[in-house]
Amino acid sequence: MKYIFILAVSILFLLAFGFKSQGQALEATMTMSVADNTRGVDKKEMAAKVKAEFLHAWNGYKTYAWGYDALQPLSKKPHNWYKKSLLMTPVDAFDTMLLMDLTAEAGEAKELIFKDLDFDVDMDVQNFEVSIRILGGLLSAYELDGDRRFLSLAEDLAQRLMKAFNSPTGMPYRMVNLKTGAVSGEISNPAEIGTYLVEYGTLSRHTGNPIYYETAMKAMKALYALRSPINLTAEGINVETGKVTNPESHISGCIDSYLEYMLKGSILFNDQELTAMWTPTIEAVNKYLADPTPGGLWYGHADMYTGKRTSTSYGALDAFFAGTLAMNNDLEKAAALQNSNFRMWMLEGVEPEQMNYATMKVENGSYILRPENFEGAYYLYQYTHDERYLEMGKTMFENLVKYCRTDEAYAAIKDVRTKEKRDYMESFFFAETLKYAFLLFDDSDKLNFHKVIFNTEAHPYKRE
Ligand code: DMJ
Repeated sequence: MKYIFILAVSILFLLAFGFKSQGQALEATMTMSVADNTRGVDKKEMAAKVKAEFLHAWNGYKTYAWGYDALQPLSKKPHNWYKKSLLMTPVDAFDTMLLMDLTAEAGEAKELIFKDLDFDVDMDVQNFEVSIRILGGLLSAYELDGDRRFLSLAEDLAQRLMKAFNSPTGMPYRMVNLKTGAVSGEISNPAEIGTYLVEYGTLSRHTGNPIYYETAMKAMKALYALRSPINLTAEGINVETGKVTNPESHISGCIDSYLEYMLKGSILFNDQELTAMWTPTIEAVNKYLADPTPGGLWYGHADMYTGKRTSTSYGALDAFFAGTLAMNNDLEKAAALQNSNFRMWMLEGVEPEQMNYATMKVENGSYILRPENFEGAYYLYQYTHDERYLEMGKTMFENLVKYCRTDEAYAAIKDVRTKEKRDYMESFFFAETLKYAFLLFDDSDKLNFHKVIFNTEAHPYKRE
């Protein structure tokens, strides 16, 4: 009892004064797993808190940016990505509202979507972002709500976005005009080439038209063919020539969701071809990119041809990989990486966009309300039911409220070292960050983790 009391006091001390050194951080993480089991987190209370904060941010959007893509939370001005709104925030937020039982809010969003969402607009859009947020959101809206108008909108959008795949290699251009189908942006990356299968395959399932799955799969295979002899993926690819433009390999932004969709696609569609691609890919990632240091497990960058380490950078985006490892049944590595993710979060109280795990110094201090650390805690909790993940989620959420909440909504942070806010609130804050935080604590049976696959924007689709 005395021992438990000392451990609990020491963790409270560390939480209060922050984790600064590697040694302290590791000790804190280890102490935490013991202290957690004795303390417990009130899941019901936490789920209610997350829901209340969702409502706070949503009301800010409603008051100052209704019908626009997003709210700029400091200036309280609306913002559109392109010349006409694609309703980024309402479409991205819709399924989270259903999962949170925010029925009236979901109803208002649905009405707005069917009244205003129109893709027949002469404007160039980023294929990847519009696909994961809008196509992704409409498909989960259809599955959860059942209204076929969501599916019609999704199919209309997909038919426009599909023009982007009209390249000599079958790999998509970065930009596509929604009305004319004109394309641009031949220098691309694996994330923007290989993050379509989950949405396109789901659309094929619901429409009975295989063209969507086939198109996304063709791009995925063309990209996979460009791997190095040691099975690492390049960061930069020219989709017209199929040439590598940047040979650095990593799990971070620009490559991340390509890896994620190879595994998720193989599970969601039981596709053996994808499984055969995933096996050597994850082997190479674990051989050349995984970096088990005395301070914990990290994943670094390496040259795709030699496997030689090129940098020891790691960041907020990389944190998704804990969930991917867990899904791949590698719970040992998944747990070790989620510990590192949490250390990264606690370095300055909120995670930075990029840090160096060799020096434990921040390299890019921005925090744009990213979800991946919450995602990791949620996945690990679903697979292990270890209370330490609830505690991680609770601490991260409390710091999110402390540093990012504004009077009217939530704001990104310019630099986690100063905590100065930035006039920016991404739609993925509603789609992902608050959804994963809520689901981590939610005990209702609204969504069974083991019966769905989330797209990379946290929109869930039923496994069949
Ligand atoms: C989201 O749009 C997606 O999760 C994407 O795969 C990566 N970046 C953001 C969230 O950080």
